[in-house]
Amino acid sequence: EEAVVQWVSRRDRDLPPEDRPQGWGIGARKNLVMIQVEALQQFVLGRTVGGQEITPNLNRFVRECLYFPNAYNQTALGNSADAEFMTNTSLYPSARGVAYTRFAGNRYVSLGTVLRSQGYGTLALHGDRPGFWNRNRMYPALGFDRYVSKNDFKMDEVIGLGLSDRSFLDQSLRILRKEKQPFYAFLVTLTSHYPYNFPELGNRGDLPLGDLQGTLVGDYLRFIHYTDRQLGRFLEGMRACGLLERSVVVLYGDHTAIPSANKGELGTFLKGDMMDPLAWKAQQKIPLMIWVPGGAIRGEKEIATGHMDIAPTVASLLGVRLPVAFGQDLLSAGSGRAVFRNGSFLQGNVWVQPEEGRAVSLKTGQELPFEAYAPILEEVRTSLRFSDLILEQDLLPRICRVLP
Ligand code: GP9
Repeated sequence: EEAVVQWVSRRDRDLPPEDRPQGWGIGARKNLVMIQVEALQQFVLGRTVGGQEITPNLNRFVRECLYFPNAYNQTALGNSADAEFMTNTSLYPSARGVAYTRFAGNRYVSLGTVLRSQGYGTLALHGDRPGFWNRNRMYPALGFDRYVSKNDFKMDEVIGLGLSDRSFLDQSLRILRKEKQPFYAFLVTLTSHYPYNFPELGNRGDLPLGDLQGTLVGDYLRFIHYTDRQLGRFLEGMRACGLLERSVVVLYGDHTAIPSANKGELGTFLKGDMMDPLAWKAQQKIPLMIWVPGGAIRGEKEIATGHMDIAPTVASLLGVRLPVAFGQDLLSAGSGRAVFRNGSFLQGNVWVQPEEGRAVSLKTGQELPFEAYAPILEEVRTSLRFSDLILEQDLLPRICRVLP
């Protein structure tokens, strides 16, 4: 515990102006709209099928954003819940079980608690039943004042697990338009959920799928195409009513979509050999895009990143302090790093797998000396251990100078 306290106290301070990265506070007092998209995997962006773009709306939006094409899925057993947990707290998923169910009684320093202490209204919106993934307990713990769920939305169009993305995003926009500003709204979409074949979609995700018709990959493309259209409508709606210009918008995928049992199909579609572990690892990406009003910061940043870096980066853009974060602020990060729950990590392009004693470039396939990564491996192990201690002993209320 003492070591964790020291680690935190080194970070729990206001950044002096000279240490602030470029872009720090550029979104100060703006709303924060964070959209977690169900099963949005990186490979669909910018790709076509039968000559048609799969995600035309996101492809357009991304050009106005700060975009991270090398953002990796860092979830563990908790899938969507782990993604939410990391993006709101920058703590790692639980070493055993799922943080959303094991540690719902803890107190957290999260984007919600920090922004609420700065006078923001905070709300989470999701068109499923409130008990799914224990969200009815976790959202208050993460600092959300309101949780708008299946019990509150008008359930006028159901696809698969709950409210359709179209109705969810339409109703959410109506709610946000009336919200007192500034607010932090956390939206979690649902329709593009495995197994991507809910019959209620009908022909609304139509794409010229050719040979992919009826395959899991083909079904996924249809569903994500549908969700892309709804996201486009939502973002245009935000733009039309002036909300986009008053908000920082973060949009990312919660986890990968194509299970390893369907590697072959994905390989055929991507024209790559997904049986090759390096090629497969390189596909475990979720896109991450951040809109800053006026498109003030835009362009592609190729560094390795993932869910863990979202909260510290957003805090930096909004000019607020998130004292405990195991991820990096992407405004100032160098080559980037993504740590996975099993202790393996990406340092830049290099995938370091301690259990195999192996370091290999994902870009070139070149094997590199594993020993060279020993100091980083030590850092990674310490950060996973500290994050676990924080969860298991509910340390944040004790170690944070001010728990918002
Ligand atoms: C359920 C939804 C899906 O409400 O968020 O969760 P998942 O099954 O993807 O973890």
